[in-house]
Amino acid sequence: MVGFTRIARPEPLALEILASCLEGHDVRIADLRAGEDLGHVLQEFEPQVVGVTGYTIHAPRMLTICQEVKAHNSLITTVAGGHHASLSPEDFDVPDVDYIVIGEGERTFQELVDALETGQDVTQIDGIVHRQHGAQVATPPRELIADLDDTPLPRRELVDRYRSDYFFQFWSSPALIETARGCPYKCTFCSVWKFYQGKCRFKSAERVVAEVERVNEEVVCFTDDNFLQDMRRAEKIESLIRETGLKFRYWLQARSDSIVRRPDLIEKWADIGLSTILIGFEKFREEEMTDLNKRNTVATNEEASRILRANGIDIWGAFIVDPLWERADFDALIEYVRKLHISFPQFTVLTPLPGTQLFQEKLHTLTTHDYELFDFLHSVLPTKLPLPEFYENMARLYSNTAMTVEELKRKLRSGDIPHSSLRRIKGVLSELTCKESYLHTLEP
Ligand code: B12
Repeated sequence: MVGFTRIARPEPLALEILASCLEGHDVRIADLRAGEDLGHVLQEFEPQVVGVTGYTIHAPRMLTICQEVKAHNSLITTVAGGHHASLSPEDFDVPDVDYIVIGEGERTFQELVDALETGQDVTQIDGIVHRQHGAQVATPPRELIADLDDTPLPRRELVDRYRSDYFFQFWSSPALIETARGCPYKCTFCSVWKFYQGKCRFKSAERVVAEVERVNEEVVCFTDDNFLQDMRRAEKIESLIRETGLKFRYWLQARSDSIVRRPDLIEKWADIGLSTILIGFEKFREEEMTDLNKRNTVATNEEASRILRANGIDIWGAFIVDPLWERADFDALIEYVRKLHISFPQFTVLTPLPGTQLFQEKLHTLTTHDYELFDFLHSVLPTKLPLPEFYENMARLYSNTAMTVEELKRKLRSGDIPHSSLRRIKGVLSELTCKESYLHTLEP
């Protein structure tokens, strides 16, 4: 189906980190996105425990995986984890899912697997949902890891055989590095603050650079929600990278108000290889911004764009489309994006994710409960325009703001876009700019 899966398929960082926690156990990562055959892995590896991860759109697939595992051998223990399972464990209330790990997995999964091996009482483990007499029972919540430097380095080598299948935007096989967890803001559409209990924790600059030093790839993507949340740390990471002479192309996410606060830091990062920043612009009208509780302004977004352009950094700008928009609203956004010269605009339909304030507010107006449609390109709320027209406008957003051929040629010449990514990018664009691809999945 149409979706962002063609824009990014990075290495499964969560699974690599969890694998590191399972010292003394035989661990294998099976990446089904890369075409791995589940049946084959089950037969060959004969696991005793199978853990499965995913976001909201993956929830149905996570369930069928657990089903397939149990059908293969009912004695295998199945464990679900990650954002969706943590925030909506009730969606996994089926006999095929034995345990759900709520929140951070490092210590909980390790304790669970150890207990399963030694036959200890798993109900004594904090942070899990288990089944008792056919019903889900939760143990007390797990405390957050106090010092993220204590988390193990990811076992990246476990996915070596899939490396050539990973990509991120234009880049093949990027390295994902997590340097912090949590966000202090409480945006209505986001579940991150719920997941991390509104708390922010950071790995030390030294630990981050130690992780960067181990990377064998050309591109490093920092996964943090706002890499610039702690400015002093971002500055220290930059100076340590400069001292060690590490040469990578960096990708990160940041809030526009952080960028505006320290343009000097942006300049320094540009100098050591910062290539693209993803900014959640969200809206282009001040009043709509307030509704989201983003605690940021359109004016700040514009100032941040100016700073990034001045430093030659590409902007991946994400905008939220309101299902209640009319054609004129789409026109206004097209004009706005063009004015701001955003290199890679991204348009997503306002989607109430389970676990968010928005979900609570909109639960009763959802037009579907099919999680596969919670892909941010389909509306799961009533639209003002008839659906075919709404999607025609979504397609129009992409076709009217995509990079011009001249710009593309310039980026190919400068190496900012590798030739090898052209076919994939062309495929994504032809999908996003065609209204039929959105409607296709709505047909029975
Ligand atoms: C980096 C990132 C991206 C990157 C890469 C995405 C990817 N596929 O990996 C990019 C920019 C491409 C991206 C895009 C999107 N993203 Co994003 N992204 C993130 C971000 C900031 C970090 C994810 C990450 O790598 N974390 C690091 C790992 C280590 O953490 P983790 O996965 O949570 O794993 C831990 C636990 O969850 C647990 N765990 C996880 N799995 C399992 C499994 C088992 C068995 C166990 C025991 C434990 C366990 O243990 C791990 C270690 O503690 C999160 C927000 C956040 N802070 O988490 C949003 C987030 C994942 N993204 C989200 C969304 C919605 C999207 C988009 C759909 C939205 C959009 N507007 O474009 C697209 C989808 C594109 C795609 N192809 O996937 C949502 C998903 C929410 C949901 N319920 O579905 C999040 C949570 C942000 C939010 N707004 O709430 N994203």
